[in-house]
Amino acid sequence: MFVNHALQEINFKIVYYGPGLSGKTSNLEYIYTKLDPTMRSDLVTLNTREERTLYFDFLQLELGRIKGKKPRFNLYTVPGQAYYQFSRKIILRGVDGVVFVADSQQRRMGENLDSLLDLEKNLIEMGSSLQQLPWVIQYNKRDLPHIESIAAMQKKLNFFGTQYHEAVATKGGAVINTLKAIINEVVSKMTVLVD
Ligand SMILES: Nc1nc2c(ncn2[C@@H]2O[C@H](COP(=O)(O)OP(=O)(O)O)[C@@H](O)[C@H]2O)c(=O)[nH]1
Ligand SMILES: [Mg+2]
Repeated sequence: MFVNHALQEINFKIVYYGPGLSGKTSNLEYIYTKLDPTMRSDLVTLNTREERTLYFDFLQLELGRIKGKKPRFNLYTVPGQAYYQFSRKIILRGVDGVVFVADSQQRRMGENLDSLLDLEKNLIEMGSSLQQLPWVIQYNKRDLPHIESIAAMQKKLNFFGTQYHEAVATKGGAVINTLKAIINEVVSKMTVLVD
């Protein structure tokens, strides 16, 4: 969180984390198309051939007011594959909240867990952790065949009992509710700190 008193702005950083191709960019694309252009920046996307994200996607939202200040929510995605570890660490710096986008397809369960453990390891290296940081899980791709049950995914991934949403990011299902959930979490944490 960064407060710019001169400009009366509060900047929050929200990172969409998860394995490659789980639907992180699709979340930002949907948010981009749904929000009024006066409330959001352009969507910045850097691409590679094998995955659609090289370093990150970025979208800034300016919504409402908190204690007279303009909150800005800076949304980032991380590249999922193992070899982009360095990018993920940089993107996580100063993070206020995480949306963990899991791929519901049964064959992706190992990658979901690897990515979640990678997130926790990177947070711990920064002096944070999943127990301290606001975060929500999004179980994405619920429209596909051969998906894991929610109960099984809860058992495998949600060991801290954080809130979760079932989503179909490409159609927008639960994308906005997931965003609202993480915004509520980071803002209520900030309000506790400031009060
Ligand atoms: N059927 C289906 N496909 C999805 C869903 N979310 C993402 N995809 C597809 O999965 C692929 C990877 O999505 P993308 O958002 O680029 O994943 P990222 O690597 O996490 O940013 C793309 O082909 C998307 O169209 C979903 O909920 N359902
Ligand atoms: Mg992407």
